[in-house]
Amino acid sequence: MHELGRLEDLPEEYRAALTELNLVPLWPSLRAVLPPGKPAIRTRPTAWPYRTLRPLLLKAGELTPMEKAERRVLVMANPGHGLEKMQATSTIYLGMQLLLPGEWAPAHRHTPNAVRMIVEGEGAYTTVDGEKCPMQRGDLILTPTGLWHEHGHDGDQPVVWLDVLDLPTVFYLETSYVTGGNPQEVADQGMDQRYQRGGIVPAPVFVRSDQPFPMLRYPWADVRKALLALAESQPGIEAVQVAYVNPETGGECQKILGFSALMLRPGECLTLPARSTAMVFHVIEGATKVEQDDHAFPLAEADTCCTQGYAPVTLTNLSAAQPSFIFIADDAPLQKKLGLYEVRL
Ligand code: GTQ
Repeated sequence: MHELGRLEDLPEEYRAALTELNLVPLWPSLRAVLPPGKPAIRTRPTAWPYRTLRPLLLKAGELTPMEKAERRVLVMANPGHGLEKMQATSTIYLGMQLLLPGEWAPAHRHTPNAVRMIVEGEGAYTTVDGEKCPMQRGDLILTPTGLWHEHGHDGDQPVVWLDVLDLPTVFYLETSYVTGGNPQEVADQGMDQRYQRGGIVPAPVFVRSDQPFPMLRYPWADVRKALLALAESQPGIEAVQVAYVNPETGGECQKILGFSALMLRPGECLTLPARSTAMVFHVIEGATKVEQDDHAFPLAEADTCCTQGYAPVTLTNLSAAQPSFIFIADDAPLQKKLGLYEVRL
């Protein structure tokens, strides 16, 4: 592709006349917005080790009371996007949230979709649309767009969880806002029990079945069991991975971001092909190295990192004796809807 004219090549008064009328010549910027072969990528492979983040999050618990925070969160921001943008990737917001014993994060609802991956502590719960969802390590709890949610804590130790939101996209669309509310009446408990097994759903289809988000809590104990059973029964399978889906439709559980859990067998090394999606990896159990190009992140339990799109990612279980378990988020659902999703084999 040949070189195009630069802005400086144009007479100053011509440029001023364009600016005056809110006009911009395309050709000096054409290669920036349509680079050849591969997009311009700001997302930088970045790791957020829990060991270094945790003391600062607990310190926030001392420095800032809940009334002054509403949500006490340290946002994990990608330096490639600028920290103030609060983007881990172009489409994914990540935050680590702390709730201390007896604290309460008041009810609200907002247009962005959120999920929580519980990292440590016992006794907290999120009430989503009247359903009380207990939080245990490794559980995934959805708080989809428009549903009321609030967090409470009856335990005696700090509780920490990872928030994953599609906030960057919803904000970019100029559709991000929140509504405050009153504490919810708890109408339902243990609703995740309705979807005990893939392939069968309650019949006649009832209660939330006409809802876009019928399942709000995915207990880690069940997901872990499913991964172990998959590894055991399909020894030849390329990736021991399960997706968090809507059990009524089998489709993705949210519309913009997608979520899965992956098990690496002891000593396993797995290369994921280059795809158009950036990814987030969070270690639920075990130790895993995540590598992309010149970056290598040896992750311990509760550590989180992100990678870019359009380059392969290699995952290595650092233990030769134990499996490792990883939670993965990406924006494949959005990219597929937009017709942008690519795998480059
Ligand atoms: O817990 O509702 O990390 O509203 C950012 C925005 C968490 C929440 C975040 C939120 C929440």
